[in-house]
Amino acid sequence: MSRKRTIDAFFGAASAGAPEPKKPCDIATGSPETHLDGLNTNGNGLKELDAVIAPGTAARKSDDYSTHPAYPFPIPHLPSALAAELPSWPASLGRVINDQPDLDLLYFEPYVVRGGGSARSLFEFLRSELPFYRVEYDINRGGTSTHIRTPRWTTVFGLDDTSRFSSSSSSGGGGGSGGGEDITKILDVKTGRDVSADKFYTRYKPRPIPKCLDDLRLSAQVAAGCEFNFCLVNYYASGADSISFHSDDERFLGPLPAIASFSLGARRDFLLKHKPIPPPPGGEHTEAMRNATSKPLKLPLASGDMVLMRGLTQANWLHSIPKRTGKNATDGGRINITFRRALVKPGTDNYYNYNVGTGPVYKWDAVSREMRPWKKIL
Ligand SMILES: O=C(O)CCC(=O)C(=O)O
Repeated sequence: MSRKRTIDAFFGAASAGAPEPKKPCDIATGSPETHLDGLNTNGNGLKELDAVIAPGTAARKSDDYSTHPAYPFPIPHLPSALAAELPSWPASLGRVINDQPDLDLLYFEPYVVRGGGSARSLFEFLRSELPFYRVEYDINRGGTSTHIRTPRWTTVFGLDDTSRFSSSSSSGGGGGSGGGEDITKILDVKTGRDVSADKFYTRYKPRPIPKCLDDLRLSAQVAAGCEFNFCLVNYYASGADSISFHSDDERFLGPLPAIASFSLGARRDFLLKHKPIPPPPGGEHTEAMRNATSKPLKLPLASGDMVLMRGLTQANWLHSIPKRTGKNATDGGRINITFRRALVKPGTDNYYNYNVGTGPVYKWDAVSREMRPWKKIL
């Protein structure tokens, strides 16, 4: 966690309007991944769907895909069996976990049906069909620059509350992209003015949540009782991939953010611990403060599970997915999907910066069974 962010998070010292600090959660665990140059992450969109449909794949109609100029390639809608099942989710009632100070979780075990292979097929579908990135960035701490290689695959879709995609009126804040309409512009939600050239929308081109993820967003909104406009996806290819302790407490999420977090694929431990409580100025921890210190929590998240983190949780708790070693180091991978609501434009720039970045786009290769740099086939 960056020094600045740590201090901001604990003491609320960030000044309004300043750019959001870098995402801090990868500092301790950046893995020495090779950086591959030369591919363009911001494709110009595809006009010819045939170019990206592998030979021998059953032909899909073009309206079975979400398309957008900022997508490197079209993204298919959910397979029909999953789409038919989705209205019956969550598959179980959520269990409230709020027996520790400031903690408020709703834990669905599972949310996506596990029996019958639905969670597995959703995992395989998303791993195959989404564009992924291995983001690198530099941070400055005490005058020292550190290069961070994000130790997992990431991708993101969505747009903050202040704006909407030009044809998104029917699809919520994230602007689900259901069909082949023209969705090139970003409009101010209040005035309808074209804000595509805003500085927070030009470093990276925002892209609507594709229908396959937007269907899940709509379901999560009902279960959570709140709205989401961003979808972040992590792919942990093996036990070597991780996310270190952090909280999703950026100011652009507002004071009590709710985050719906889905797990698909391999089981991984989700660790939570209370943030350290700073002693009063010039004083020591009182007995009451010491008693408020909570026990760390470990949730062994399985495929199909969903944890809703809400209330005071992000303001007071840190969470992580630690690396796994030994026999669990390679276990087929895990996908995490989080739905969140960014209130203001800096949130959009921040999410694309740390989950898409400027490096190459990767796509799952079913033959080599790994993420490979993706090139547009002309
Ligand atoms: O993979 C997970 O379950 C956690 C992901 C997470 O903490 C994040 O994306 O901020």
